[in-house]
Amino acid sequence: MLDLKVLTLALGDLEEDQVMDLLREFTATNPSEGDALEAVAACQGGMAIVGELFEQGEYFVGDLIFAGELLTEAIGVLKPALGGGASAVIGTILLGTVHGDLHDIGKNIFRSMSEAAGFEVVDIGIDVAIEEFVAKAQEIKPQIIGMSGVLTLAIDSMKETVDALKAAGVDAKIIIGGNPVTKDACAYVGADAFTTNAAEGVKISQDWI
Ligand code: B12
Repeated sequence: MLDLKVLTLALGDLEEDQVMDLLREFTATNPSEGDALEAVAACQGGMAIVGELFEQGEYFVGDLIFAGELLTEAIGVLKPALGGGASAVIGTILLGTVHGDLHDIGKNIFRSMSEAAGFEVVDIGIDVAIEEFVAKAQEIKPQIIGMSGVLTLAIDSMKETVDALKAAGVDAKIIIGGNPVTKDACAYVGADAFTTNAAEGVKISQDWI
């Protein structure tokens, strides 16, 4: 039985061996997708601790980089338990981290989970220029456009990107995700939905399709 609090604290403490041992033991028990999602959420909680310690001056950028690598490694172990049964493509999502923002761990989690749910995801990476979002949307005509960002400034980048997509006449549902995203931010940006939880983002996308 995975102790989620222990996992969160181990990740917050950047205890790589402990985090990976906990997750390997957990996945060896063939956990359900729901339990695996709880483990992802516990890891996300650990990253929040890392962020707080960074703000308090106890962690430095090197620690952020290490935390990012650790989370990527952790999600890699959890990935097989996060589903993947879907065979037919149910829709297309254009996905990217908005310009000015280089964070992609959350985006990658949403991509993996969307693919597992049967979406084709066209991931155009990080720090995506407005014109690139518009050009790719016009080229592939996705039903859904997902934008990720964790910096406060990402909210303005999202708004600029949504404005440009609308001005170009792109017809797609838009969902924004990442830590600073709120209901107010969603209204300001002009997106159709928002979430700070990848699993919820997949659910919203499925409902749209
Ligand atoms: C790891 C990390 C980094 C790594 C990123 C590695 C990588 N490959 O992504 C590195 C070291 C590169 C980095 C750099 C920087 N970082 Co940083 N970083 C973090 C940290 C610790 C974790 C972020 C993270 O991965 N969280 C875990 C993921 C899983 O959560 P998430 O992104 O919210 O994603 C979930 C949901 O939101 C959702 N989701 C995410 N995207 C999407 C998209 C869609 C469509 C959907 C549906 C859902 C969805 O799904 C995910 C799973 O549920 C945060 C602290 C924090 N509390 O977030 C700081 C933090 C974001 N960083 C911060 C800062 C300041 C920086 C730097 C400026 C530091 C510096 N001085 O250089 C640079 C900025 C570089 C840039 N221009 O982007 C600040 C931002 C402050 C602010 N308010 O803007 C934070 C908050 C730390 C802090 N408390 O000060 N960082």
